[in-house]
Amino acid sequence: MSTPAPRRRPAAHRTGAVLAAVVTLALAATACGGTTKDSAKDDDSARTSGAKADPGAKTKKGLTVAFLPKQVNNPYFTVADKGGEKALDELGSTYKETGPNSATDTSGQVSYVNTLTQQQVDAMAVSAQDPGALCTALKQAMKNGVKVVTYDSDTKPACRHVFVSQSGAEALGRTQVQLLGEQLDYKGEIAILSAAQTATNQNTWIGFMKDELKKPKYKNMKLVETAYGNDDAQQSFQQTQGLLQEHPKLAGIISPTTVGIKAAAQYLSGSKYKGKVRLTGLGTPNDMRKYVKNGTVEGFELWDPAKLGALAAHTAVALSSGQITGRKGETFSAGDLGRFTIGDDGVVDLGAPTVFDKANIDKYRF
Ligand code: RAM
Repeated sequence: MSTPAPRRRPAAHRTGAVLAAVVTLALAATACGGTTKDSAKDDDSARTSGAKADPGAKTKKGLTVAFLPKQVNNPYFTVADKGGEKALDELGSTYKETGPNSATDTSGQVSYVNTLTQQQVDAMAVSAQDPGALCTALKQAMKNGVKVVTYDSDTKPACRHVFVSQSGAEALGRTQVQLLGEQLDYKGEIAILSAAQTATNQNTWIGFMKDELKKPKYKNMKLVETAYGNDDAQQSFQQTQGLLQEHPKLAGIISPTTVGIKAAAQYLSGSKYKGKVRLTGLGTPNDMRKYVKNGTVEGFELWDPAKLGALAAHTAVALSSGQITGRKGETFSAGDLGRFTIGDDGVVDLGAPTVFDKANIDKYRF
């Protein structure tokens, strides 16, 4: 990656219309944790088919729960899904993982859902590449008695039982802008380097970033472009290079993806922009440690992916055991993680993320 090829750049005007639509959807999603609503009324009964929860039901053992991430070869999902595997092991159930290699292989993800349905797994935990594309397949899975949990990136509420969210989508979007604002003294041109253009989670956060930027304290900060690296290291590297070439006054970048922020840090670190152009977003401490230590990055944030995977596993088992159905107000135990309550639109929140910087990064190993 030291001699990057010219960037295939989605020009601002070309991406504008699509983005506007995506962001409108994202903002319409309410602060419920990153979901997009079906145009039809979403009520709990669409998800729960009128079933009643039995909080006292015994936790079932011997279940098969499949994890279907956006992308199997993404280290973030490796950690998240390992967390799911460990939790299932402790619960006496079986874990399996399957999924596409690319974060833009939406039709591939649909096929994996169909295969898991045919295999009659008890539950699946899916991180959706696209909010709508999986809906029909997931509804079919639910009709066949498979419990469907989304984690990390949601589909529409009616197409799954519960969404296990990494932490409030609104807070995540706003705090990334706040972090960059502090680092830039609230001045200068900024860009976003995102993942796939369809990703529900990134698009929801970006919607809240744009809203945060409307506040008066950001009046001297201007978002000049949103680029997409598709959670591919090389594409993200090239997109970073392109952003800097096309916006010579660029002062900062927010990358709300672990693949994107790592590639951007790698590019900045070997360039004249190191320490000058600020970079923040969502990254793993293991990926970002060296860039924090060499002065490329001041601070960034993330939740613990292993805990997210574990919570998804506990949610899947609680659904399969009949302890919850996906209705607002139902509660369940997630082992060491504690008790959780299902919120609006069937969303369960893991909790607040951690901000990492020079002072604390060595305390975290993931
Ligand atoms: C990438 C993926 C994932 C997102 C993290 C922050 O690994 O896009 O969906 O939650 O970044």
